[in-house]
Amino acid sequence: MAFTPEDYKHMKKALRLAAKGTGFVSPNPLVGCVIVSDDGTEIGSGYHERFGKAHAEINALNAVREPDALRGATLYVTLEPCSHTGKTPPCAATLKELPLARVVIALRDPNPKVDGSGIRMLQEAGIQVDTGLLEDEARKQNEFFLHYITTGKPFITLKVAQTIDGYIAAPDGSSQWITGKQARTRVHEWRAKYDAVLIGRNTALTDNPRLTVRHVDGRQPKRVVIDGPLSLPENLNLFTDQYEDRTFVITHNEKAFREKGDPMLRMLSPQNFSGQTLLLRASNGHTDLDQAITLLGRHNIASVLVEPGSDLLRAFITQKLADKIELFIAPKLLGGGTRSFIGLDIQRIEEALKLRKVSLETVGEDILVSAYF
Ligand code: AOF
Ligand code: ZN
Repeated sequence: MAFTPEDYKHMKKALRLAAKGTGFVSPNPLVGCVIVSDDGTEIGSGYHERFGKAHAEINALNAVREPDALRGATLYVTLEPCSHTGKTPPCAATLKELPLARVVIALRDPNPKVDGSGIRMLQEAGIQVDTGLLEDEARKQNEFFLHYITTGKPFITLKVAQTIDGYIAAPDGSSQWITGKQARTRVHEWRAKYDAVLIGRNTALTDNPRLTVRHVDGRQPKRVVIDGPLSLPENLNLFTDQYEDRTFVITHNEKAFREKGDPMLRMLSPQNFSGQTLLLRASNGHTDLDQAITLLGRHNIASVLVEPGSDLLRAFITQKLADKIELFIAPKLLGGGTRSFIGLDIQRIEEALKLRKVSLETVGEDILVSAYF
């Protein structure tokens, strides 16, 4: 199918609209829609705004003022219209009753409940369906959803900030100010975009971070801390700051969990403890990360930004649980301290872990390397 410049223009707008749902629709996809009459005039547009609320196609249809203009119209949508009854009725069933001439779709929906059946429903109603326009852009935009809907696990990104010589912390353990201000702002933008931010026990103790979004506008992520022994002090910022969502604490210590399971923890410290403890079984004396992220997936978390220290970083990489890395390299030298990628235990250059789809950017004075595992 050869798409016209007009097709591209409308689908680009649909993608821009879809992006407006960022942070608010997960674990569902970002979806945008533009409707164009047979004379080429845009007559309606919309996007999926909130989880559980109307789908993009329905919002776009509701924006059409003259229903007659739908005769012979083309509908552009960034994701295949759904064919199942979920929180809303199936969009394809609504669309096939309309006098549309054509539906243009960026990306087929791999959700097993849809997976081509939305396209078929439209075709059977005699509507021309063209798929694949700006598909790569649509795939990139919905990388969290696509990963989550096909694996049930959240998309995992590792965020690392290191010096030129590969240190993520100085010998005294300090690490918070390796990168400059703009890089930190970027991290806050990511926090607003990911469903959850995850750290390990050591980082919770040494940095006492809040893991909230502060330097930019945006919604707050859920917070997750892996505390194997379940013995982090309750006065950490993660547990005490006023915050709508609870902090997930993941442990492998069954005994401690039974002793101070969730209700008990709140009894110990009723005013300020906002933790929710999730019990996971240990493997090799450590919290099983694969189980941990699977459990987060079951709690509707489709994407996790991990801000690891060196142990957690190594664990995610060696267990092949990470999907992407965002690596800041600061123009600083430490000459000693905690190494970033230590302990991967690779012996030969041919065995080096190769990253894919690498991109480079300067962010303030720092370099950002983004890549996929
Ligand atoms: C959305 N927004 O604009 C489109 C979606 O539970 P439901 O009824 O909201 O359905 C969610 C599924 O519907 C989702 O996983 C995806 O496969 C499909 N399309 N979802 O949230 C939309 N078009
Ligand atoms: Zn739908």
